Amino acid sequence: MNMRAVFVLLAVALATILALVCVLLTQTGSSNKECDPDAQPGHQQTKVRQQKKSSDHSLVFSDLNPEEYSQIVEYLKSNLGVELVNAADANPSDNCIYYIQVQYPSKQKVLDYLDKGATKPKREAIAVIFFGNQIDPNITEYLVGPLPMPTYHEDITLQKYKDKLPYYRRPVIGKEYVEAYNLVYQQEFSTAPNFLNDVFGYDGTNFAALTTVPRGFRSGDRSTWFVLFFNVSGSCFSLHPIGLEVLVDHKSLDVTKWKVLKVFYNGKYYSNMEDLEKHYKEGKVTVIRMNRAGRDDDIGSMKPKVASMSGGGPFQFDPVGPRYIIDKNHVNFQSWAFAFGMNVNSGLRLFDIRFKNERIVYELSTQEAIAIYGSNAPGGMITRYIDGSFGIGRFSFELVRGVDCPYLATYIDVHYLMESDTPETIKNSICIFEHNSGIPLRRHYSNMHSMYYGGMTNTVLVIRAISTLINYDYIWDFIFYQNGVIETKIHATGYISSSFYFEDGQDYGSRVGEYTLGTLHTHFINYKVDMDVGGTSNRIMTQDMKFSPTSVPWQQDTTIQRPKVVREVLKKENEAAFALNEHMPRYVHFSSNTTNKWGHPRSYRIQLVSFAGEYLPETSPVEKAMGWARYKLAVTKYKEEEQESSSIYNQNDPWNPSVTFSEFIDNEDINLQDLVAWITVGFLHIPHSEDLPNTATPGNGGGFFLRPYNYFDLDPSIYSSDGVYFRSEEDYSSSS
Ligand SMILES: [Cu+2]
Repeated sequence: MNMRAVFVLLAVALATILALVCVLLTQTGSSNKECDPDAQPGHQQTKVRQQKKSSDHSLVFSDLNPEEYSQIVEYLKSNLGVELVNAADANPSDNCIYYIQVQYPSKQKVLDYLDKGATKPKREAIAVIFFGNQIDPNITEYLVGPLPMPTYHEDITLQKYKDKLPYYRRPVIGKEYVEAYNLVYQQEFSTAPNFLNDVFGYDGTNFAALTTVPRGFRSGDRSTWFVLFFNVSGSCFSLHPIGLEVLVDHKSLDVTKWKVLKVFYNGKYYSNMEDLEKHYKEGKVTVIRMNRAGRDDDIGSMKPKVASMSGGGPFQFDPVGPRYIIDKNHVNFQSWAFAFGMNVNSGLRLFDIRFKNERIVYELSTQEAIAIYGSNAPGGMITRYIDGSFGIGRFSFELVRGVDCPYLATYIDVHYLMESDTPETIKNSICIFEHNSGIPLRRHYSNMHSMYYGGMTNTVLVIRAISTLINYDYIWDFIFYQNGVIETKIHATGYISSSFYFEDGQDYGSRVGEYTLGTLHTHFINYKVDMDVGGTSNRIMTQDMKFSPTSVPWQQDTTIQRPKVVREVLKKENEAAFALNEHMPRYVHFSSNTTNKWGHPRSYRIQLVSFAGEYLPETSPVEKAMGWARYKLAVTKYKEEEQESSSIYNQNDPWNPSVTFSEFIDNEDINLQDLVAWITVGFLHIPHSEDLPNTATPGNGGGFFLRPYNYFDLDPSIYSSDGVYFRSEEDYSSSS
């Protein structure tokens, strides 16, 4: 070994030791100025001051804290003038608080505060009350404020929905499910003891039920098909259908009046369980005798079939500690800054996304997720899940360190108040981490004329939440790249839903177990992207190319097909609403009224990654309730009254939706206006045997990019200290 190699080895060893010391110190909360490149006193103080200012401003977007929730509950109980029963105990004929959530000030007020030094807007909340104990039962939404000590409440239902909210549109709460299950398991099943015992060994505990939606066929209906499964300990029931489904009418506010309307078993329909028992005793029922899956033959078991190996795969670490700063709901990473929050219904949402302190996006948020199923069994064939009504945010549970997010990620708690009088905290339900994606952001190895290498590691910042909606898990990511790109990604994982396999089941999916049909379904996800590119005055510009035959100038008798840029500005909402299967120009930009150094409008391009395909025929009476899914992209003029593309009330009354997205598109002028893009991504899922035990993330997802396009004069990542450049004569181990 020559001396040079020895020195290189020594240098590498020294750098490793230094890095490890830094890791240990930063992970234990110590500060070490030598590890921090910004450690010079002046620099650091200015940075902290600027950071503090923007962090405080971001509080305008912060979720309610436990104290605020409690104050609002207290206020409502004292000031609504009616008895409020805790939702956990409330019957349909009671009044109860469904949920409470922060209500943001108008965009104009927030912008005046953020940009023009106006006073901080009042902090307010929305409180949704189920009024079951009234002559005219209804749902009422109240604006409550100011926080933290409320003194007023205002009914905003009519203003927000242009109509009253009928009581039957309310989401089904836990207590209502309990009563429905009591009806099925205790009353109804007691009429068919022989059938249930002989066929399933029913012991009162070995069944689980899956709710299906919608709950009927017209406004006011509230009858739910409950699909029965074997309840398998340590594994998901949704892969073990037993072929029994029960339709329960739970419309009446008097629980004693609820009744079973129909029973389905193994391809045949019966009036009720008593009727099924009668037919069974007469030997007229074709039965499939089943036992619950044992530990070894459970197709749904996620327990690894080999012993796990300690140490596992590669592991990322932060040699100088986290390079991002999180202060309450504000994040700083390289040139990026943004605020974040969790909507209890629709999930993760970001606000005031800035690059080098210039706002690019006012709001980037998940709006809704739907799944439309097909099956030859009743529950499966009618199912159209509108997940926001169940709570994409509410069911964003604790993340597992090292699996759901990297080990060194920062984990953040979320507080919410729903179906209860007291707030609940979900520990570690949002994670934020910096991540080396393992592919260069950009690179070039020049081996001609001038010898050099230039490249940059692609370290990105990710903010993630994962919601588990009964059997399904959705992974929600927002990713920030150092070249000004924002990526939004959704992945589906978790367990498939299934129907009992019989007769023509394979027309609706794949057989994935002895009696299990993995039923086909579509996943559609809608996002709101309120971009403000160079201010709020934006236009939608499109670019594509068109081939045109052209004579070669120096050889006129020869023609070539020459592609030419085709540019257009879309001036009306209807021009900027692209149906799922409609041709859309390949480049769609949010463009500002200013130009970059080269005279082009500064813009951000929206680029979709989606395999959505067909949605629902518009002749379907429930289509309007999910109407945003008609469009892969629709751009509308910003309006305070068009905040969300969906509503939690659309699920139980899809025939008369409380929010009809298609009404947002009414051909208004979108030229140099404040604009919002509504983006739908999705995919078709025809389950297959490898979906068991679990649907895996690769290929099961979609998303979109927001990419700077002539926004900067030069790729801004050239100013990142993560860049690498060296010449052939330099030693690349010391390149910078
Ligand atoms: Cu799926």
